[in-house]
Amino acid sequence: MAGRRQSETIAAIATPPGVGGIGIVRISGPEAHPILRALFTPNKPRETFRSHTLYYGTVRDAAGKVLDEVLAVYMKAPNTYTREDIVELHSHGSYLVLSAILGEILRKGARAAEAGEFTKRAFLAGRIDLTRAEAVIDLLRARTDTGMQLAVGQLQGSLYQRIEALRQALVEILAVLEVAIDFPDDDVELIDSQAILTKLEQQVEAPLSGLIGLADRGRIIREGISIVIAGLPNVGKSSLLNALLQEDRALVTPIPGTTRDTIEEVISINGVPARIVDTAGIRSEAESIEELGIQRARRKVREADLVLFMVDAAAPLTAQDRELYSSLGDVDRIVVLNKIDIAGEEGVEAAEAVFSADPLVRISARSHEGLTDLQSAIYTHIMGDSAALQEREPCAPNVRHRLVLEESLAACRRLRTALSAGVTVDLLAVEAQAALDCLGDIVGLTTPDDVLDRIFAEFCIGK
Ligand SMILES: Nc1nc2c(ncn2[C@@H]2O[C@H](COP(=O)(O)OP(=O)(O)OP(=O)(O)O)[C@@H](O)[C@H]2O)c(=O)[nH]1
Ligand SMILES: [Mg+2]
Repeated sequence: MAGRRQSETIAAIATPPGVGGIGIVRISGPEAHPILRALFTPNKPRETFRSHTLYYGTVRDAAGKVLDEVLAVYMKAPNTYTREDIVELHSHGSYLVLSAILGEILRKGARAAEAGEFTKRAFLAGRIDLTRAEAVIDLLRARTDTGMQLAVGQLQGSLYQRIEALRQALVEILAVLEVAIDFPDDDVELIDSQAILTKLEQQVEAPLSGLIGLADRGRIIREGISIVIAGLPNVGKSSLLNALLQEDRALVTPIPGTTRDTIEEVISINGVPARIVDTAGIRSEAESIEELGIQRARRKVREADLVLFMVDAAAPLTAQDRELYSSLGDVDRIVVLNKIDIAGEEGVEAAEAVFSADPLVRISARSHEGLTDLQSAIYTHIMGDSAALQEREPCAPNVRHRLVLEESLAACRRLRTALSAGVTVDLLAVEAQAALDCLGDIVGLTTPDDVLDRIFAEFCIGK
């Protein structure tokens, strides 16, 4: 079934709906060239078309009526996007014209392409692995510079190469184990467990953990980071929201308990989208409406990727500040000492000593002093010390990759335990194979069909 569908010729409008200077209809498959000859009349008569060359002419319907003037290109397999013969017709960017041309192509025997089918064919033909196909979606969807650079890195193989290195190491471990299975001899120690352990640790587990560590960064860059500003009433949370937004979004007054509901806005932190949430100041003696706001604030803190824990540096640190701080639990945080425009140096230093375990930034939400330091601290938190984009080919696994990487690591850990316990070699091989198969899922070697379908269904039609 799959094979038959593969041999079908598919066609779709490749440019987005709406009016544009140019619109493109794309055809891929064995009938692409015959269909071109049937409906395209080149300016100078010719029977065949040279590969990768543009021709000027007209597209006509079955009755010979001109549908549009176009540029046509025929790209002969295998040096094409899908590794099949491809034809592209560049017409005027009118949806009516494009639909009429596509209609003619379908009447000539092509089938309407499904979402992502061109890229799926590129993958099935082995031109790109699955991580590169996924990078195409990321690139189409990227909303920021950082997201775009990550997608391009992955398109160039940043993730693929790392996975291949891991797979290679596991294949070598498996080879050693399989030799021992083929020549069983109870009297002789056939495998050097220590050597395998060392290789497993250095060449598989450590880089695997490293990749898993990068996955959070990937999620945040793709989807944005959720940042919550939390602190006691009146410390200046709403003032910070306004300063980051550069507009008077939230009410600011000298009265504690001004903000009742949570306020959410989207900003960009050095190119990373961030949803920033201002919350009600948290205190114990609050009346009922304020109390509801405080419950919301606590919930937002629990769901946050990052909490900006704010204290008023101009006032002495209180027991409530400390209590609230420890109630944050293990959520990632940056301590923000606000109001440094009116705070004394001793007060600031005392607060710094209390919160020395966390990254800490001094700011004035009123004068905007320190605001760029805060933005850099947030950016560093997202990217980690490795400063992702300094890497030549930045890499950030997505949610799907992360789950499979974790499965692979779990199999490695079982292999390690089994090795130390002196389990029989064939059982060791089972674990090594499991770890290897997970990695095969990432690049598309062993990925189940339903997962593939889900990935390609995310594409638009024509890609
Ligand atoms: N001097 C100075 N005053 C500030 C600064 N930031 C905020 N304030 C003042 O502190 C008071 C409280 O500010 P808000 O931004 O409303 O504080 P909040 O944390 O949102 O307060 P609640 O919503 O009540 O929890 C206002 O009078 C602000 O003008 C600052 O950096 N310097
Ligand atoms: Mg407020």
